[in-house]
Formats: sequence, C-alpha cells, structure tokens
Amino acid sequence: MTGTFISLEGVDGSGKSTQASMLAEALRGRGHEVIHVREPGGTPLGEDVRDIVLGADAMSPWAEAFLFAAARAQLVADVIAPALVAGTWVVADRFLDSSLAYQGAARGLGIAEVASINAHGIGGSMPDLTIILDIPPGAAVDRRAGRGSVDRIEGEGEALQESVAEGYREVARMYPDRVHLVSAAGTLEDVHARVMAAVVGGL
Ligand code: Z5A
Repeated sequence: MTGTFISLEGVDGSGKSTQASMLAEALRGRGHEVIHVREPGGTPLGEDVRDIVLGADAMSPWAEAFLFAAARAQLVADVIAPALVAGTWVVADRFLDSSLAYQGAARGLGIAEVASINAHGIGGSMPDLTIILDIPPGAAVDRRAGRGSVDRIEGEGEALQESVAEGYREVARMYPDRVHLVSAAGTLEDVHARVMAAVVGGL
C-alpha cells in the first residue's frame, strides 16, 4: 500500500509550519508512519538551493522558478517518492502550489507554464490533498512580527503577498478535487480542527 501525501500552503506567516507539525503529530497519534518535509529544502541540494534562492540580491523570475523546481525534484527523488512507496505518509510544508502561486501567478509566469517545468521532476508524486491556509496578508504580517530575519521574497512586501493570495485562490479554483481553502483565522487549535476536518473529509 502506498502512503498518503498532504501539502500545506499559504502566504508567508499564514501558520503552515505550525499546522504541518500539528498535523504530522495528529496523524502519528492515529498510528500512521509520517515524515514532515519543508520546501525549499529537505535534501543537501535543496538546502543549498534554499540559501541561493532566498539569499540572493536579485534573480530573474524564470531563474527563481527553475531553482524551486530543481530543489523539489531532488526532494521527490530522495525523500517523498521512496516514503510513499514504503507506505509512509508525507506532510509537506509547501510543494508545487507555492510555485504556481508565487512564480506562476504573482510573478506572472503563468500557472500552466510553471506546472509544466515541474512535471518531470514530480512524476507521479503529487499530493493527494492540499490545504491552503487562507488569511489576509496583513494579518500574516502581524503574526510574523518580531521574527528577526526577512528573506528576499518576504522583503518584497505586502503587494506581492496580495498577488500570491489571489494566486492561491486561482489554484483552488483550478484543482477543486485536490485543493481545499481553509480559514487560518483563530487560535492554533481552531485552525488545527479545520485542517483535520479537511483531511478527514478530503481523502
Ligand atoms: N517560495 C516560492 O516563491 N516558491 C516556491 O515554490 C516555494 C517557496 C517552495 C520560503 O520561505 C519562501 O519561498 C516563501 C515562499 C517562497 N517566501 N515568502 N514570502 P520560508 O520557508 O522561510 O517561509 P514560509 O514558508 O513563507 O513560512 P514561515 O515564515 O515559516 O511562516 P508560516 O510557516 O506560514 O507560519 P508559522 O511559522 O507556522 O507561523 C508564523 C508565526 O505565527 C509564528 O510565530 C506562529 O507561532 C504564529 N502563529 C501561527 N498560527 C497562529 C495562529 N493561529 N494564531 C496566532 N499566531 C499564530
């Protein structure tokens, strides 16, 4: 039996990392073997790409899109595909839909075009279910306040995050069977309860 693949998405500061950890713990509590990965990263190559793509002063939108796709291809080959084959559940803090929303929609490269450059690297390892944590970007900025460092993409400000939020809504409209928009308002426990309801109802 193959494992189940769930990805968590949303604008920066929407609470994905926190909710991905809570979801992985809850699934383990139900007796599943679970790994929790984050993008970009999760492999030595992916962590190097993370430093380049988030640390560089500037890069072209297509260079950015290919770097995220390269990190993702390595994560699929080394970690996600073998885990799924072994029957392990995978919880991913960002996956393909980040590229569709940030590079495809917000950078204007086109959602279909960015999906296409990712297709070979992902192969059959697509999420069974994707949860987009929906939050007004201004509220996400407040949640991030107090955190020290700001990466290159975060540093571009709220207008980019507004375009990303609209990009995510477009992705949800394009893939209604896989992608569920879940409100990220309220306490950690409120959001976790909605995430679990989406998982139980969506798989
Ligand atoms: N990127 C891209 O452009 N294309 C791609 O294909 C991929 C990524 C894969 C990765 O940055 C950047 O790369 C990101 C998108 C781009 N840039 N931007 N903008 P990252 O991995 O370093 O950061 P992130 O993924 O954007 O997430 P984050 O900053 O770690 O935030 P988060 O995971 O969404 O939220 P969090 O860490 O769980 O929570 C943030 C804070 O809010 C924290 O203090 C929590 O305790 C608090 N929090 C969380 N939930 C709540 C609730 N419910 N109430 C109150 N406070 C809360």
